[in-house]
Amino acid sequence: MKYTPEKVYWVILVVILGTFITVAGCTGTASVSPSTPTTTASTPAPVTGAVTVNIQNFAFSPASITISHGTTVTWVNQDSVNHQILNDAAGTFAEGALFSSDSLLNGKGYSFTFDTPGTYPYHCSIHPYMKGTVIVT
Ligand SMILES: [Cu+2]
Repeated sequence: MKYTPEKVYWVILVVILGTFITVAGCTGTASVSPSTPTTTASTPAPVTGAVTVNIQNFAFSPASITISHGTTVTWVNQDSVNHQILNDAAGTFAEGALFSSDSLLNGKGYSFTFDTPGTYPYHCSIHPYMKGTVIVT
């Protein structure tokens, strides 16, 4: 096959046109939906069903959780010392608390089901500097 100047001209023309159409097509679709995925990704969906909060190294992990109402939270003590979950609304005594556990030994857990939306701060009544929050949606 012989490449005449005329054939080479047409090949170059087709390549240039093809590139132009491809670039125009890309920029056209990219400008339609630039920010929709980033806004939805920044808001994690609330946990539903059941969730575990570990008590480890004198801290709640995760310290703050967001759950849907009706979700059961189970705190499990992974430390060798006792910890005791207490809803902040009760101050330092369990009376009047929405949720309060016994003093939990290592490996023991305590569960509470959150039925009403709201923000529920809590702490360890043995170590009051240990703080956590359950956000119910
Ligand atoms: Cu504690």
